[in-house]
Amino acid sequence: MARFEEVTNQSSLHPKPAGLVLQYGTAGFRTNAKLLDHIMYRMGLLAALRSKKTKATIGVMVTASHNPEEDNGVKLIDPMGEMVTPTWEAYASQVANAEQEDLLLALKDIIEKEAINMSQEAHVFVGKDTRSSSARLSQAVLDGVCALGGHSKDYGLVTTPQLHYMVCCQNTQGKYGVATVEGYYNKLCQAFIQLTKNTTNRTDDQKHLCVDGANGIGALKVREMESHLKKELQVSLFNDGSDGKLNHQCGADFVKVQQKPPMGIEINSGERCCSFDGDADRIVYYYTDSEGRFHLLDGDKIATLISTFLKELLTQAGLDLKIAVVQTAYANGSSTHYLEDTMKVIVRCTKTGVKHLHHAAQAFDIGVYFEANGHGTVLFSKTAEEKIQQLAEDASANDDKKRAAALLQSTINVINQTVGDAISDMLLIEAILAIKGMTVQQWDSIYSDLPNRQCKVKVSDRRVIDTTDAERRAVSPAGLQEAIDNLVKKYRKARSFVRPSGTEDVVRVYAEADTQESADALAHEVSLLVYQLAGGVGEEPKPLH
Ligand code: NG1
Ligand code: ZN
Repeated sequence: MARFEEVTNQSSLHPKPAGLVLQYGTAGFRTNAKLLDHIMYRMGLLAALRSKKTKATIGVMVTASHNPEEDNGVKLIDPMGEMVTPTWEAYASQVANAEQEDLLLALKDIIEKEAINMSQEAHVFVGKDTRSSSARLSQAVLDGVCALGGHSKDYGLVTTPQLHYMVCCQNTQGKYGVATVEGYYNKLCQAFIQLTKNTTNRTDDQKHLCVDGANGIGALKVREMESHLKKELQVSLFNDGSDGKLNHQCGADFVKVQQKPPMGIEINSGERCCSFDGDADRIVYYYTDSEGRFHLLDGDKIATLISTFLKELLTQAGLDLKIAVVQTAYANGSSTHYLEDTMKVIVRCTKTGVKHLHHAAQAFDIGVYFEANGHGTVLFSKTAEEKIQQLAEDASANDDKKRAAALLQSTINVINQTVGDAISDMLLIEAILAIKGMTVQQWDSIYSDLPNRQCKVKVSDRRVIDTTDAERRAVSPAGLQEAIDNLVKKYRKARSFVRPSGTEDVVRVYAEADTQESADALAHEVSLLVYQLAGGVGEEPKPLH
């Protein structure tokens, strides 16, 4: 067929380095940008096939999120704006790793297995972050879509969650919103203004927020959005990309892992600040106290704030809807404790990667999911949305109930339910703090985090580590888990686990305990174990102090 000839012709312009093998990881393909041209072209092809299969618009986002500027990556977005389904992740790896001469075979195999009607039209939305390699790599995606005769729409520079939003709007025929960046700002900002309109006596200080844009796309988009906020939120933007390097000493990942403020930001004590990551799908908050101590409010604190707020509104509205919080093994032990014992909400733990959390959250009327690193959102079931709407329109309901229902409606509208979204989460958090008249310090004091430490260990093949129980226990290599258990017993309130990263070539180690010294010591001891039992390479891990 002529189309396949075109695929082959174009493919010679996007050749695969022979022998290179890359896997679709926790969040798509991610590695040095120099190795990705053929992957991008092929993901354009695959997106076109996925679109033909689903008879819907598919998204392709070119970004490597919080990774360094030299890296890049690509994520596929399914019709409702969610991450692509696991079967197709496997196809993505097959197509990515087929040698040049086997590419057609790999495609035909998928077409056959999925019984794809090749005369069906294909529609693909493409977006990119601000990396210097993103322009040429997103062109390669467009080439791939075009080679299979698909239609594409290039959204250019957008945040990852904005592209997820566009895909969902398109495939719901506008029910979710208008599939433009302007439509996105309008929907979210109007909801924010609705939420905050009856808050009394908000001072300028309370309306003010410092935002670290990680020198990435989020900074650009916050600037674009500003006028829609009608001064109800006044942002001081730092690390806006004008001189600093993307994700370098800044951004949500840096702040969370290093547990310190980013470079390039001036914070006055007590001032509320937040950091986005490189593609603006993660957010963490922080402040420094009068003694100069740094306080981090991560994804766990965000999930707690949001779920408390929602639970209170449900009680006021008299709505019986089941609310749950979904976390991963990285969730601070104190947060899980607080949510289960004090808040009395259902808590679930899944494997790392938002696709797992998203899936688990779908089982509840309201599912709040957050990774500790600040990646998360809230999902409302169809039933939940309907019940809330009915109440808002119920003439016989009392004013308190109506007010709660209206707030719930605006909350739904300010949230990007397709995926974690730094901008949307920021607006929701700011609205909740305004409504509750709460300072960042009061929010922080809901519970105290257990001191914790995250580190990485280089090993020759990280796949030797296999885990179970939502990654909280290692089943291989033999003896590792028993050895970790023995170390953990030495400390108070301690917990530690290890898992292979899905985005970097490292094993991640997490430890928490009653003091920072203990958490650091435990993390170091477990790192040494990994180094010894799982084939460590390079220098032995050094103590943290
Ligand atoms: P890996 O590299 O698999 O740990 C990291 C994050 C995930 C997720 C992905 C995608 C941690 C410990 N891990 O995955 O939560 O956000 O990147 O960005 O933060
Ligand atoms: Zn990200």
